[in-house]
Amino acid sequence: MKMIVAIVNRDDAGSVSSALTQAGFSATKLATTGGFLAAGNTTFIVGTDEARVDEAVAVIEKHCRKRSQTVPGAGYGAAPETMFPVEVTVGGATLFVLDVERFEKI
Ligand code: 2BA
Repeated sequence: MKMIVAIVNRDDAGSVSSALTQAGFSATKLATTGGFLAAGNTTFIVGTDEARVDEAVAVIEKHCRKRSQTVPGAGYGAAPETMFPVEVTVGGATLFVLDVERFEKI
């Protein structure tokens, strides 16, 4: 058994959720916040057999897209005239695949 932790853009969360459910995966959705942008994103927890991990990753990948976002850059927190915008690319998705030592529903 594996656990996939997938951090996705909030705008993609609805279609990722529907697609995972439609493909027969159980998923839990958490409202989370990125440390860098301090913007809301969504984290999915998906527990699945090892044999289906690649399939779940493909489903997530299919429904997430990359986005450019402009944030205050160097000078952040300083006087406004010293701030200049920096563009970062966010997503598609950030994934961690973990071994599950024990899984029970009691
Ligand atoms: P945030 O931390 O808000 O980061 C948003 C985007 O800002 C990142 O996109 C990346 O392009 C950029 N970024 C993040 N930290 C940076 C830094 N120290 N310097 C310059 N640019 C930086 P993604 O890499 O696609 O990450 C999207 C979200 O996924 C992150 O939101 C965070 O919530 C999560 N994430 C990404 N890598 C992670 C990791 N190693 N561990 C835990 N969460 C992670």
